[in-house]
Amino acid sequence: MINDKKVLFSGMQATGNLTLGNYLGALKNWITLSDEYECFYSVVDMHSITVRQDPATLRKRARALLTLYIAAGLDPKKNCIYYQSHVSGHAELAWILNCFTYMGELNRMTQFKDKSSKHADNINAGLFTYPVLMASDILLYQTDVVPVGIDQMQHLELTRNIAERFNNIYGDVFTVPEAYIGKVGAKIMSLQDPAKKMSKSDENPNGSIYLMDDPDTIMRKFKRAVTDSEGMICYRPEQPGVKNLIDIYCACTGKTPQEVEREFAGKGYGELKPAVGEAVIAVLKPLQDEVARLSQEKSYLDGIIKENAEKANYYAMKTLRKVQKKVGFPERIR
Ligand code: ATP
Ligand code: LTN
Repeated sequence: MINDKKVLFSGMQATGNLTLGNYLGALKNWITLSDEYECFYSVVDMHSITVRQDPATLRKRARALLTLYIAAGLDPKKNCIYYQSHVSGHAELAWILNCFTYMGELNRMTQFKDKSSKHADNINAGLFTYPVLMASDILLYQTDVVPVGIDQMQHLELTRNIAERFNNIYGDVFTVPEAYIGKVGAKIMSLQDPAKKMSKSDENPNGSIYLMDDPDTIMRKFKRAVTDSEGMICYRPEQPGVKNLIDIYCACTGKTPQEVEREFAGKGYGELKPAVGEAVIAVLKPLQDEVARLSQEKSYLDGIIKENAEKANYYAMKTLRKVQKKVGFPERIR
């Protein structure tokens, strides 16, 4: 607990351009949670280098992501928004937790299997121990809840196992975190292949709506979205393309799938698609304007970055010192 509130931690990688899936499935949920919890939202740049990055691009994207967190509505005075690499405790705790994690556990991680097949020329040890760094992110702040997509559940389970293992040996050191999976927009699918999730690393840009896409591009992508030959607007698994469009429409307008079915009864895909496009533009346009405005406020952003890194560091150090003492590192002489 911090200030009598439960602690929430989440993070995103600054790799690629964020998609509507990232926004509706993650960022938008964060905003609804930010009053109830003491929140830490990190730009996890240390995770990003498990895959080779161009330094200038990574730096630019990390700043853009941090700006986006704020533009999307996370108040940086209330929420601790910071770069993971500015708080050395993440790496220090990760080393310790590496010594409490088994090779067999890491070998089972599906994200590792996926990423190592995609980057066969660079299967580095960081990619393998990625989940331990993620566990450190979470445990460092004595986190109670972690809002993540379903794809991250396996990493969260591992985090809980590591925390419990450590607590069994040394007493109650870590809070054992719970996952928080949002209801709306839990999984947005690709517009070109509704069996695949919308992903920022998809090679086909037509499958994803990027948060910075202009209105014409958004409209064009929706008009080209893959549907089916049923010709009716029903919310059911047999029509995954249409179902995905309805999910997006609902997430952007607050309507329920049943309301949408009624709204489009007797109408065709030619009417549904532009309506979804308009709804998405109405959500993204103000976000894009705010990103543009904030990006100009250099010294304001720099101030936030500094202040929040100090705040994160304060809480991180509290946990880290406790852990170091438990495992037997010698006391510091002041
Ligand atoms: P990559 O393609 O690089 O693996 P990604 O687009 O899948 O990236 P992540 O960085 O892995 O995104 O995820 C950031 C957050 O966004 C996570 O909480 C994840 O669950 C959520 N998320 C990603 N894609 C979607 C999606 N299509 N629908 C809903 N949530 C998503
Ligand atoms: N692995 C996550 C990003 C991530 C994260 C975290 C999420 C890194 N550390 C801690 C929640 C909590 C991803 O790829 N989406």
